[in-house]
Amino acid sequence: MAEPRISSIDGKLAEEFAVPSHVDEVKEKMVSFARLHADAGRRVVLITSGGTKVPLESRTVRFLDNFSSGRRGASSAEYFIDSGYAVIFLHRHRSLYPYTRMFLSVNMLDALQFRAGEGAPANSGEVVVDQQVLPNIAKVLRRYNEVKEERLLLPIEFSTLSEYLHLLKVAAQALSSLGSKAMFYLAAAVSDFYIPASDMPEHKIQSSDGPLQLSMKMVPKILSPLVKDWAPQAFVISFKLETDSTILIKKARRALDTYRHQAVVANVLDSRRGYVVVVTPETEAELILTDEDEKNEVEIEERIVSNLTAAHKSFIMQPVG
Ligand code: 9Z3
Repeated sequence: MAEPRISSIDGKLAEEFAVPSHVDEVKEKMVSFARLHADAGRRVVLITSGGTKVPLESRTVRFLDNFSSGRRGASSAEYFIDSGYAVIFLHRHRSLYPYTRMFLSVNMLDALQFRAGEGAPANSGEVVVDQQVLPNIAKVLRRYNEVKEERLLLPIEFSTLSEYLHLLKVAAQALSSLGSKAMFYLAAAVSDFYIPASDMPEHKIQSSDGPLQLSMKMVPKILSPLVKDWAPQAFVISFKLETDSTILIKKARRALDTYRHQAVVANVLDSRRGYVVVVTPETEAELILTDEDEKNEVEIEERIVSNLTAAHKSFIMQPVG
C-alpha cells in the first residue's frame, strides 16, 4: 500500500510547533463525536474562534496576541446548531462561548439573591437568579440544556498558535470520514508570524539587554494541506480580515484562487458586525444589517450561517467529479 503523502507543512508542524500533550485524546473525542452525528444523519461543522497567542519565550512571560473576541465564532455556533448541525467549537481559552456569551457583561454576584430570611447561616439558604438582571436566562438555559442533552456541541480549547495548528489538523483528520457533510468555518484570527521553538529563548527576555528586536517567521498556510490532504471532500470556508476596504475583495479572491476552497467570508475590522461579503468562485453576496435589523437585535452571523448552510446543501448534492 502506498504511504500517505507527507506535505512539507506536516514536517514543519512537527518540528517547529510544540505538539500539545492531549492531542490524541482530543482527536479521539472528535472521532466519536463525528461518528455519533454521522450515524444520526447530521452534518458537522468545525468552527475556529478567537485569537492565537504567540509566545516570545519558552517559559512564557510575554506573548503576541490579537483583537479577536470570539463573538463571530460563538454566535455562529448557536445558529449552526439551530440549523441542524453538530458543532466542534475549537476556540481560544476564555474567548466568547456559545450561550454564555450573552451574559458576560453581567457581574454574576449582582444577578443572584438569597431567598432565605435574615440571620440564616452564611453558607446556607436558597440562591435565586434575579431575572431583571438576566432577562433571557430561562430561555437560554433551556436551549443550552437541550444542546447538552443531544450532545450537539463539542468545545475544544486552544491558547497558543501551536495548539491551534495541531488541533485543527487532527480535527480535519477526524472529520474526513464525513466527506462532504463536514464544514470548516475558520473564523479564528490566526497569527501570520511566529518564533520557531528552536529560536526561542528559554527564559524571560531581559530588559537589561537593551531594546528588543524580534525576527519572526511566516506561519505555514494551513489552509493548503487542509483542503488538499486532510479533508479534501469537505466544504471549507475561510475568513479574510482587512482594515483597508479597497483591497478586501481582491484579497478574498486571491485566497480562493490559491487554496481552491469553497468560500471566503470577507470583512473589514470596523464594520464586521454589520457588513460582510461571502465570496465564492462564481458569486459575491453582500450581507448587510439595516438600522431596523440592529434595532431588532438581528446578528449578522444569522445571515452568514443561513447563506453558508444553503450553499453546503447544494455542495453535498452535487455529483462527485
Ligand atoms: C475574521 O475575519 C473574523 O470575522 C473576525 C471576527 C476575527 C474579524 P470577533 O472574533 O471578530 O467576532 O471579534 N477571522 C479571520 C481573521 C484572519 O486571521 N484571517 C486571515 C487573513 O485575513 C486568513 S485565515 O489573512
